Amino acid sequence: MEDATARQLESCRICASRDLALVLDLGSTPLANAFVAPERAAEPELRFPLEVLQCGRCRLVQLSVVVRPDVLFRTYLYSSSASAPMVEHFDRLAAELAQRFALPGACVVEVGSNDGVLLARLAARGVRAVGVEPAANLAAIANARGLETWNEFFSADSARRVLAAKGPAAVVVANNVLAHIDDLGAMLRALDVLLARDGVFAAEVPYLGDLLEHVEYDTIYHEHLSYFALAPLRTLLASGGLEVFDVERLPVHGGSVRVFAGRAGRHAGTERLARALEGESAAGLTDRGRFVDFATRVQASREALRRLLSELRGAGRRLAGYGATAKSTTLLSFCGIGAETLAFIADTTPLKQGLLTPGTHIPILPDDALLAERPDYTLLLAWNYADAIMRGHASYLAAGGRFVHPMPLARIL
Ligand code: DWN
Repeated sequence: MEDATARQLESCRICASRDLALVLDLGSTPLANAFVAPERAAEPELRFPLEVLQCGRCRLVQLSVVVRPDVLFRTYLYSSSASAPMVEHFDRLAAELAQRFALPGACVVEVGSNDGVLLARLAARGVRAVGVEPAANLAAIANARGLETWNEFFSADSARRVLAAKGPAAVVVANNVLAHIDDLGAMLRALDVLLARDGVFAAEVPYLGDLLEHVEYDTIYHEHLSYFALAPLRTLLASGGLEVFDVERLPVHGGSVRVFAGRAGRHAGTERLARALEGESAAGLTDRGRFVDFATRVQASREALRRLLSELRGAGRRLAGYGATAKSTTLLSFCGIGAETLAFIADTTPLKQGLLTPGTHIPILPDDALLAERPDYTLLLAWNYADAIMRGHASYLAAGGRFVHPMPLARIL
């Protein structure tokens, strides 16, 4: 495939090997955050194959199709601040970075700073925080909040201009960014430009181990070009002169890891990094057989969800969804769930409310629609926040509403 908006991956993004094996095919799928204005519902939408490959040499798991970054990220409707658990998550990160690495007054640059949710919490701790965010709409929101945000893709060029204006960065943070980047070499070159000699790169990515263990196939979508285990991630950063010296396992987004890396030899490796790498190797996380099992469990997950929803609809129950997530685009498309099944999807994100879901065109309503419309059952499309959502909708539950958790096998909560 080669067209104006996407290209076929020819070689591994980390090691350039052409030994790329198909390990999962989720079918032709719309772009995860390409929500549709009702007045444009009749217009054709971009869809691309959603195929997962694994490199036979460095074992990196990656997509077969690369959609142009400006198509995906120049306007972006995912707002980190719309999820209270993410606001709390980034507050904890700000506290850790300020305490552990960035002395007050030091410069911290966040790549992919979204609406400034982390920048605000770093600034509140005396850190000179600067964002680099490609989405013009999100950069405008952050700047309007007084959070300095450069509306750019992160590159050696933009890094040089940030360096000239702000000086070297004590810390560069990239939360849910590395998996989105096609040209990882360019990212590493930009880091080399901007990071202080003893600076730290802190990167958070969804963890392949959790994806496979919990069958989180819906976290596979075109924005996520790579699916990282620790070993390939370490190889990647080492190719840019960065040595991973610490790692944290995190519960967010279905399970993530945050790695800390510095220029080679500058930081001693921690015990928990050694344990995490040993555990990953012992588990054979990137063995090909893990994906044969995964593909089988993905099909079982799909069938269980379709069966449960069909039973509920057959019993005359009214169904809705909660959380117009990027991952719901994959889940709804792969499971063939549309507006015939879900009357609406409630979501706290003002940028998404009033729009339709990509491909399936399910209306997205404000959060309070759940109690107002009171569907009998609500499919938790933001299942990664199940506890917080259940707590926040006690009145819906008290009125007899029930949530359906789709992962890994659909069940009524
Ligand atoms: O990498 C990415 C991940 C980390 O975040 C991005 N490419 C896109 C995004 O994926 P997602 O949309 O699946 O992320 P979330 O954080 O699971 O999305 C949550 C959605 O649910 C948001 O639209 C907000 C909404 N929400 C809600 O309506 N009520 C969330 C919470 C917690 C709530 O109480």
